Formats: sequence, C-alpha cells, structure tokens
Amino acid sequence: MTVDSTAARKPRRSSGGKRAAAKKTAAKSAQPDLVQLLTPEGKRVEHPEYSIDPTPDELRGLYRDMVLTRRFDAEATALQRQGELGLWASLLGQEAAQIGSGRATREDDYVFPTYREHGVAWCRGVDPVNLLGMFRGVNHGGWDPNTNNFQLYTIVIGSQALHATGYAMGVTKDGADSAVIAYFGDGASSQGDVAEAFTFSAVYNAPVVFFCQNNQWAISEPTEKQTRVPLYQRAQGFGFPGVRVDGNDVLACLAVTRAALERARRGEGPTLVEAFTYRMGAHTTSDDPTKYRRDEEREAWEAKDPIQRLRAYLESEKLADDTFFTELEDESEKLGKHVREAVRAMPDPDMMAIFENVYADGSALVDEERAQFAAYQASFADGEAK
Ligand SMILES: Cc1ncc(C[n+]2csc(CCOP(=O)(O)OP(=O)(O)O)c2C)c(N)n1
Ligand SMILES: [Mg+2]
Repeated sequence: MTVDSTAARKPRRSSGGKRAAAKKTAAKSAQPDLVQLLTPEGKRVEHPEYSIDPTPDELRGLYRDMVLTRRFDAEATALQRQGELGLWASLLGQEAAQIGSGRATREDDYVFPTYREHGVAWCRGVDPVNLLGMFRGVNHGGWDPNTNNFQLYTIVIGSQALHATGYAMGVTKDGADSAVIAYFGDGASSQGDVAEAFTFSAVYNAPVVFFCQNNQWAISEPTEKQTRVPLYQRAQGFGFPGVRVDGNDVLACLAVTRAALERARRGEGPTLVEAFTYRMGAHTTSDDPTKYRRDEEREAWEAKDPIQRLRAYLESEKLADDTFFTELEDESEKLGKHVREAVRAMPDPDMMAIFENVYADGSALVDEERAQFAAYQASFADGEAK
C-alpha cells in the first residue's frame, strides 16, 4: 500500500472551522502574488517592499503618457484599416505596463523592445511618426537606436532577450553603471532564446531586467499553453529573483521596474518582472480574436483598465481638475491629427533602396540581385514589357 493511498483513506476533517481554514489557504496560494499600489477602483494601497511617493505632477504626467499613447495607438489602428499602414500591433490595455516601466528607465539605460512597445518608445522620446514608418514599409526600421537608447522593433520572438543580455555584459565590461531592459511576451517566454538569455545573464551577473508583459495571449495561444507555473517563478530556477506586478497599475510597474533596474546597476544581476496584464485588442490588425476568446474575458479586464484606475485616483484625491482633462483631450486630438498627416505625407522609398544597408561593406550576391531587379524594373518601360 502506498503512502498516498493511506492518506487518501484518512477520515475527512469534520470541523467546519478547519475546512474553512484549509480552503482559505488553498485559495490564497492559487492567487497570483501580485504587487499592487493602485487597486482597479483607484485606491492607493501600500506594499512593504515597493513604496513610492509620486508628486501630483508626476501622477498627472503618467496619466498624460497613457492617454496620449492610447490615442496614438487608436490612430495607428485606424490608419491601417484605411490602407495607410501594412500592419499594426496595438498596445491597447498594456499602457500602464509600458509607461510605468518606461518611465523607470534612466536616459543612459538601454531598451530592447518587441514590436508592441509603443508606450516605452514614447517614454524614450522616439518620435511616434517614426514607429509608423516601419509599419508603412517605407524604411528599414525607422529610427537610430543610439539616439534614444531604444533598439529597433524586433519581430523574431524572444531574440532581443539575447541581444539585451549581450549588451548588458558589455556594459559591465565597460565599467558603466547603466542598466538594460528587455521586453518580451508570455509566448516568447517559451523560446529557447529567452532561456539562454536567462542562463547567460545569471552566470555573468549581467545588469539586465527582463520585463515580460503577460498579456494572457500569444496570438491565439493562452498562457496556460506556455507554462505550468506562474511565469515570474521561472527566474528562481535560473538563480535570480522574479516578481509579478499588476501590469494594469502604472505605479506598481514604475516602482517594481525602478527597483529591478537599481538592483542591476548595483551589480546584483538580472531580475524577471512579470507584468500581469491583458491584450484588450487583437494580436495585430491581421488577427480576429473573436475566433478564439470570449467577450466576457475582455469585459472582465476592461473593469481593470489602467487609465481609468489612475483617473479615478486623480479625481478622488482632487489631483487633477476638469481643465486638465479637457486640455489633455485636445492634446490627444492634435497628436492623432499630426501622426495622420505625417504618415500620409511620407514619400514612397526608391524601389532600389531595399538593397541598401544589407551589408556594411557590400556583397557580391546583393549586387547580383540588385542588377537582376533593376533589369526586371526596366522591362516595364514603355514598349519593352515582355
Ligand atoms: C521566432 C518566431 N516564431 C514565431 C513568430 C510568429 N509570432 C509573431 S507574434 C507571436 C506571438 C507572440 O506572443 P507573445 O510573446 O505573448 O507577445 P504578444 O504578441 O502577446 O505581445 C508569434 C508566435 C515570430 N515572429 N518569431
Ligand atoms: Mg502575449
């Protein structure tokens, strides 16, 4: 007889009190271990490890960042629907995760994004119009990474975690005291690149923060298909701390990321931050989430909207008045109009530009391809079409 089956035959607890206690413990351990500083209703709560005391100006600034980012994102989606962009990956719902973590970075820190980090790009001072150039297909990336220490968007899932780790190892060799942050998603956490990045960053004690936005979906795959344990717990197996933060709480995201970056700067190595959030929109404009997820799920997350909860706090504490909200609305509309006009005015690139910047010193193969393409184009000239 096995120990387990003996245990199974033990009489059940008869005391109602004991049963209730056991239920409570089980319920507690099943709950995600979430760092939260602002409840979904907009109430400030304290956390013993992550205290933060932003000024009213800073709070209004975070709110403004989120509102403008959402407005820009909505304009980009509309532009794609009208044929002005090839594709758009919306950040709707993830504003707090991105603005909180983005505002935690220092100017000399270095950021490695995925393709959805429009809010982080905003915090780094990247011109939003440049983000759209890439999705319109008129440039090779859109911005110089070294101007704002913000790498180009990376579509190859998880690969930037390795780039960030290598960069962070370089920071240590340079003797600099800056830190690096790599963004990726719940789906990316299953990639080998991410596991390799965890291993290297841990053993080389690299000053890198892994910021995983768990938005519950990797296109149509739910997080349950990525992991059997909460994602932040993965870090423990690699030998560095992991923390789960309410990704719809901008204050908690700011505090947790700031602490992780400071830890990295002190030479204490990597941290995994799992921002527990939700992708309220489609994966990209090519996706239709109604095919694989229920409206009720989205509605439940809408009640935890990152912008609404900060607004509720600003209003209840009288930290912002009607003039502030009205002016911000005007500013949002101006931003939408500005990016729309700027995108439409973008000149089409020269057809041959695709062959530029492939290799720094050129390549015989690219030269051959360029010549072939030029000949093909020339074949369409008047009277010469074959
Ligand atoms: C190496 C690689 N495999 C597959 C894809 C196709 N792909 C694009 S986005 C995506 C899902 C990523 O999900 P997640 O990491 O959760 O990020 P999210 O899109 O939710 O922000 C996949 C599989 C890719 N771009 N790169
Ligand atoms: Mg995801």
